[in-house]
Amino acid sequence: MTTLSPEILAELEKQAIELPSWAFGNSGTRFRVFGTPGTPRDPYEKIADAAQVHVHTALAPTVALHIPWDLVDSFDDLRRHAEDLGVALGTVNSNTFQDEDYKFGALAHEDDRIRQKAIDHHLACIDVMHATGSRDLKIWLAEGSNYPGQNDMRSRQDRLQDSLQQIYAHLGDTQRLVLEYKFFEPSFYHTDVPDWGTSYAQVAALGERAMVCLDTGHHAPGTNIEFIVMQLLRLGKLGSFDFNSRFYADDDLIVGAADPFQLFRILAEVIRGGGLNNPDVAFMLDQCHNIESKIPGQIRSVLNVQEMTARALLIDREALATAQRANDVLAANAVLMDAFYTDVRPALAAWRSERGLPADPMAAFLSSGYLEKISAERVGGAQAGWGA
Ligand code: AOS
Ligand code: ZN
Ligand code: ZN
Repeated sequence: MTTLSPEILAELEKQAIELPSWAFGNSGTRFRVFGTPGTPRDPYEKIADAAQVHVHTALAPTVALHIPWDLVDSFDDLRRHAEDLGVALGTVNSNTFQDEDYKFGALAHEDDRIRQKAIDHHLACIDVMHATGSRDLKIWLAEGSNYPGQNDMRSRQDRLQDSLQQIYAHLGDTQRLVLEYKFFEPSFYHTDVPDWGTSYAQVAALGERAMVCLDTGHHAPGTNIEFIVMQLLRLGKLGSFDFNSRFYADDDLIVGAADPFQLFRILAEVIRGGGLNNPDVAFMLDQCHNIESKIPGQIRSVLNVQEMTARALLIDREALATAQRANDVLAANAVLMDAFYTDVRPALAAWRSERGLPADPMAAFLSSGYLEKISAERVGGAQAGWGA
């Protein structure tokens, strides 16, 4: 069995992956939202389900919220509820993609009244952050256009920057704005924040507490995502990941399920760039479990990240650098592949047991009776993850 050195285990011990509240709600595609027995009926139950992932893995100490999907009467109360369950509230995600007024945009909209409404929504999210103790305000914008000529793309960028400046000015001293890019959808001809360069240009103009969010499902097929990771870390502007996996578009599938080698390469660059367990880089999942059970889906996700992180930590960096300096192409590739092909699961299972955790978190959760309990208790009124 492969052994993991004390240095590697020390790094893995610090790993923290933030779960999205919406992963526990019913979600789906534009064709159908399939329900699942026991699905949470409110944010409190979402937090309870997310806490189960942390109980069984010790990998998921925070839960990201989404406004308005997670609106409650008292965020102080929700924060205490989370703390009582051993987790904390994390990133606050805004939403300017489900209001009739935002049909033609929000923060980049030509109509100042609508743009102000979108800005005010973000200021309300910052108010939530003060109550939850959250650091990050995550902004993903669905804005853009569907046809050439529909909009003036340049003036949209200028209005977007003005809106972001107003939002940024309201952040608390320790809070951050994280701007997520996406190359298409729901706008199909142009998206106002389509790529890492645009996000970087917009946040660089704001200040040091404005960062880029990299969603692993938000790139054209074949994109070298680990190159973007390297560059953003090199520029000091990688604020967070939205981890998921995709086969064709922004599929929001279980991270590592489609391409574990890509996840390994991304994590290898994170480690190379000093991003692993760097408090400035948040590891968030952004996934929906449309047809698979949600809590097990999240357990699988965090275990996939842990496993690929362990493999990436096994890379013999000295041998790699030597081979690279010598332009020994095959030797350098072999160093990387040796680490990737190493089965670290037995070592991770043994390590979990040493720490009083279940060697097999998935089996432990499935035999805990939690799913049966919530399926019996939560009858009716399940909340859609994507906010109906
Ligand atoms: C949408 O495709 C983006 O990935 C968003 O990050 C995410 O799904 C949204 O933040 C949920 O509100
Ligand atoms: Zn995302
Ligand atoms: Zn997405």
